[in-house]
Amino acid sequence: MKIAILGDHHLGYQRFEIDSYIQTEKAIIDASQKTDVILCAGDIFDIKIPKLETIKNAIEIFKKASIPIFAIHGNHERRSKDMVNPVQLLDTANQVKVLHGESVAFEKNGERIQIFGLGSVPEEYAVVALKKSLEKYTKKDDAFNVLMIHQSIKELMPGGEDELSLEYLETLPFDLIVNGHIHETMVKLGGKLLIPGSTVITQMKKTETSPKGYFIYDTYTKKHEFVDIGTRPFFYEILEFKDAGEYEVKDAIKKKVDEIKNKSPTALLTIKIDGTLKQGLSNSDISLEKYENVFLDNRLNIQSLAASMERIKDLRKENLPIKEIALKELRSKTEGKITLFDTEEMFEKLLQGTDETLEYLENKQKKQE
Ligand SMILES: [Mn+2]
Repeated sequence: MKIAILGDHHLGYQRFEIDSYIQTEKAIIDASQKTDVILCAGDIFDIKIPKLETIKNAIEIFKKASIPIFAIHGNHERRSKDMVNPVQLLDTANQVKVLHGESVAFEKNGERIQIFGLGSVPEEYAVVALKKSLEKYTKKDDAFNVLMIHQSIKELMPGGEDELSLEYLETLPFDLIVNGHIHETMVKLGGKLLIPGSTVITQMKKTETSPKGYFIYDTYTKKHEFVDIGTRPFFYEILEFKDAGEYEVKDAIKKKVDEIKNKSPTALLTIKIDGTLKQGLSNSDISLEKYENVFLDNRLNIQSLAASMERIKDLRKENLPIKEIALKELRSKTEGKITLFDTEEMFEKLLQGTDETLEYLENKQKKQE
């Protein structure tokens, strides 16, 4: 049997909304033609309460699948227990079958697979939740056993304490493990763990320049194959400067943007701008132009990580309480530069919480107007 493994479609993702639909549709149609069953490993939608337009588009896309689809919810879709998440909505509309802490058997031409799915849970409960939900699970010897999850994995993408690890996953009684959540395509545990990656670019990081698509797993040969669904071209470029002036930086960026856009008008582009500025010039002094589909990762004059660590070490030597160190940091970054708030007051509000901070800033702004 051939299993299609898809993940992280992020339908409705604001920045590249059309791409999110087009690329999911391509993957679903292609998988329908080449495989027997589709697994969607979470984050079908980008937010837990999508726009009606997004839901409609999702239904139109999933309608085009001619084979069964089993799905779990991702962290972007997770809602509290008694509330409906958008993947459940697709289930109600008969587009997918949702699995959450349960397994389902699927049979074709006398061959059987058993899929156990667990939707996203907060990372700190991942091990406990998986262990608990697997208590009632029994591996079927006459079936091919698949586990589908949507979590961080310690060795691949640290998400906090007590999260899942490769070491733990390897001990589980499954022939194949499928994980969403990680947007980069990966094959781990000698091919036993497949991470399809997202079908849409979401972060414009260097890792996103690799192809987007899905996996086909063949239960006879026990081999996987990655299918590239083709995305808008994405380029990642680095521009280095030394003691540069504002116009030098601006000109170099424009030249790079023109060069790429001439080659590929619809391309997405990240330009990392690194190095140093002329003496007396700071990162915030220069205003960089905005270009469509271009993300500028501005690192000019930003101290290296090693230098920042040294500075923090020095601060610790002064033996100040953590709170004082943090306040000192905030002061050095904002005082004399931002007039909207008083640094000390701002710090207190930040400690109290987001709502208090926003209220404080709003009040300050009103006074300024
Ligand atoms: Mn995701």
